[in-house]
Amino acid sequence: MTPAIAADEAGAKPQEVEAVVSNIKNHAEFTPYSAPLKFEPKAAYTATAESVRDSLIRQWNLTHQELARKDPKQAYYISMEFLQGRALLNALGNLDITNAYAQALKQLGYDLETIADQEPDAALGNGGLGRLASCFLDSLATLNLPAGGYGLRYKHGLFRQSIDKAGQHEEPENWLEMGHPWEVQRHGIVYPIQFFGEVQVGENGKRRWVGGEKVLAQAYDVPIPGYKTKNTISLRLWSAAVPAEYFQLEKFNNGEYEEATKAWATAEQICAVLYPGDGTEAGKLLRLKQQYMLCSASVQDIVETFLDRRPEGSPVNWSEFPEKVAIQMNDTHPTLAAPELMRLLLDREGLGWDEAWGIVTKTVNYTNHTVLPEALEKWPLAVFSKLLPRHLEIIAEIDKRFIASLREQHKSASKEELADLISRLRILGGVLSDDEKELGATQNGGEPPKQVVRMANLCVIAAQVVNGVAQIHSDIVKNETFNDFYKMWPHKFQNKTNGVTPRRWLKFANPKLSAVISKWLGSDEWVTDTTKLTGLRKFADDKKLHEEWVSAKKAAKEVLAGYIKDKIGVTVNPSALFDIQIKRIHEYKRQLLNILGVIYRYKQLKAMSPEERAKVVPRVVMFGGKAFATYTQAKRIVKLVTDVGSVVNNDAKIGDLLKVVFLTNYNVTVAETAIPASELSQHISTAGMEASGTSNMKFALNGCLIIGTLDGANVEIREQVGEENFFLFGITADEVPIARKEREEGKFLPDPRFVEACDFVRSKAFGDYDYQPLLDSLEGNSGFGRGDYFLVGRDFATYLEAQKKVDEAYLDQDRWARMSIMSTAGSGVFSSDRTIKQYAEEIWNIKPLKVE
Ligand code: GL9
Repeated sequence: MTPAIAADEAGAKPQEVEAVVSNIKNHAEFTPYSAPLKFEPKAAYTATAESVRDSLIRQWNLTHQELARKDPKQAYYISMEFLQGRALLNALGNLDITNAYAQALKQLGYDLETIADQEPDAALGNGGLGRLASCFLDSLATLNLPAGGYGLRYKHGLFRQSIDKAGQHEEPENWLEMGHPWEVQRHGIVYPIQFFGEVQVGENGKRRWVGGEKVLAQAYDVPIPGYKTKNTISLRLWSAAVPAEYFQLEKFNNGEYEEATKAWATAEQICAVLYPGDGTEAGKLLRLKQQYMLCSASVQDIVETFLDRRPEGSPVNWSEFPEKVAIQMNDTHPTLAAPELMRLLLDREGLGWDEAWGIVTKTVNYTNHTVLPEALEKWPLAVFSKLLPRHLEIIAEIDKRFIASLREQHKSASKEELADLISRLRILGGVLSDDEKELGATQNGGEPPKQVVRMANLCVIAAQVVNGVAQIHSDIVKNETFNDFYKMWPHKFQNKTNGVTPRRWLKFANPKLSAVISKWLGSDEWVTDTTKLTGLRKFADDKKLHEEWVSAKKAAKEVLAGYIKDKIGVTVNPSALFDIQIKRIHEYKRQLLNILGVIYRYKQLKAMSPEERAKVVPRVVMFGGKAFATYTQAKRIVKLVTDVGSVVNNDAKIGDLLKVVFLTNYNVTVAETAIPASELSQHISTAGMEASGTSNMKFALNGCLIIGTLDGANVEIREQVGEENFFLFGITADEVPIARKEREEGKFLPDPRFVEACDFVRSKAFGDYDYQPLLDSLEGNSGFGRGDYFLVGRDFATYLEAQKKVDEAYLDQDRWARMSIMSTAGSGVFSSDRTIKQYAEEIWNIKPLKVE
């Protein structure tokens, strides 16, 4: 649901409005969707979007020309995910033409909110990592930086979630159904992508990758406008197409249709969905194909641009490449960019190894987004060598040279130490080094070898800079995950604490609060300089500000309450405390801790006398998030939340005192509705497991208080907003290993209240679904217990205490308003503008180039 747009009637000149009206009508007539007389909301949306796109294209062309002319160093952000959400209001806001459009649409019989609500989310991402990439694009454009993004144009983005009695279901998301008015197909920008085949060695020893399969990567460009600047950069998404020669016309005419069009089907699979299941070998192959297509097309395009921008007739000077190009690999998914650049430089451009490697290692950088071991990608060597035989050769050579350098560096180490170090750090895992062979090691204890390509190791070896995404995470990356590498190359490792764009997440999503902020700060400069938000601190006790602040919050709460009534069918009281946890469903994020807390609260409420109940702060506890299709335990958590909701929400004795709502099909648009309305938000991961979190920043920016552990960016948020404005609980990352051991060995007994909540679930109070596997995961050392790895039992008591403090604070509404203001005031650091400036200056070495 789109927030009510405060259309300022005086904001747009009549001629401007007229021009917009005629532009929209024009598109409605001349695009195939409708005619000007049949102006359904969907058609009106498309015509509106296309007319906005016209304005963007003008600026976009100027930006391209300027870049081509000045040829500055440029950064390329390669990512398997971009979670763009909707584009219309963002584009209008950035172009500063929202009022003109609101008024023009009114003349045409529509309100802008209804039209904006027609747009499907572009959900080409999964969660924080993909949304971060999109925030970065917004900041890159706003800061006038020469940069662009590369991704894949999935036909189906992240699945649509539905919930019924059985729990979560996944349905394909069809975001391209009505066409995508924000993209432009670049017919001339197409690159061949090769798979399979073999490597041939020529007479001169030159290696050639021949045979196999070919698809074409076709570019679709999405313009990304900056805020109040002409600079408009590109998100280039690749889609797989089939070379014309693959269509077997003769067979087709013989009626052998399937055989004749086989290549179409194979190509279609590549961009069909984001993260196809990788449980099977075929699934792994498909994912690797996706990654390779993204990397190969992007790197070919980058090289092409480099060559194109050279002065006419001048010879190619490859040593200039790193002075013109910085590549950022967003996690390990685009690792293949490094060996692909090697391949092009060696095999196509004829450079020698050292020269090529020198270029690659000055060009590529790697951001690590998680320390969960299952997320550090490892590809089976067998799959890899089949699909990318030439890349495997290149990687093996990088590995060989890396091992040699390790030997050089560790001359004084014992044979055993060296063998151990090599086996841990090298890229090819499960392959015995000479040292190991000498020590008589056998492959995998004599079992068939599980040989893998360790993408993270390749990233660290190839990258100029490796960064984590919050201070605590970067420290873990240095001191644990990649500690051996850190000891070798301390200069490679940096921290870049994540950030979010204040345009989408505050200015546009929360227009009422934004207006209050601008009024009190005396300008809206905070939109591009969020450090200005600290100026709110001096008004934190001003009763007038409290009044306006609370009223803006209340308005957003009412919008969310309306949405909940409409979409979920639950009536919630907008005066209750709005408590929200929205993020992917994962055991480490501990939605279970939250719901067990709710269950305990519910039990308490039931046992209270009416007098006691009268003193309770009413709460609406909202959850939202998708469980990955094959993550059964996460699906059980979704089921538990919805089951608890069905019981609690229908308990007449409880009434408004507690509601439990599951916000189905959580996505960027739902977040834009929920976050402005939030008062308390839960960021309660097991310490050390959440790399950063970015929704915590969005909540804090919107004046929402956080209950959380010392994990990810929570640590820095708490420093910025002040300890007294943060509800902290739980053990620290350092304590986690010991706590796990104690829990496993039955040496730590959880609080009786935890046992009580679990027993209540076991008693079938929420239905007879089989929750045993969930409950088992929370057990310490019992027969079925899985050791409570995420330490829900361990942190339960301090969690309840922190929740008690929340209730106490909320009873004092002045105190709460003050805390809320302090939260916004302290969140300026978490703008992606700050993050991107740091990447630009400390990693990429690129400078702004403003288009006039
Ligand atoms: C993530 C981390 O889990 C988050 O803590 C972090 O904020 C983001 C962005 O840096 O990256 N890493 C990761 O793999 N995801 C993250 O959200 N996953 C998905 O987005 C699916």
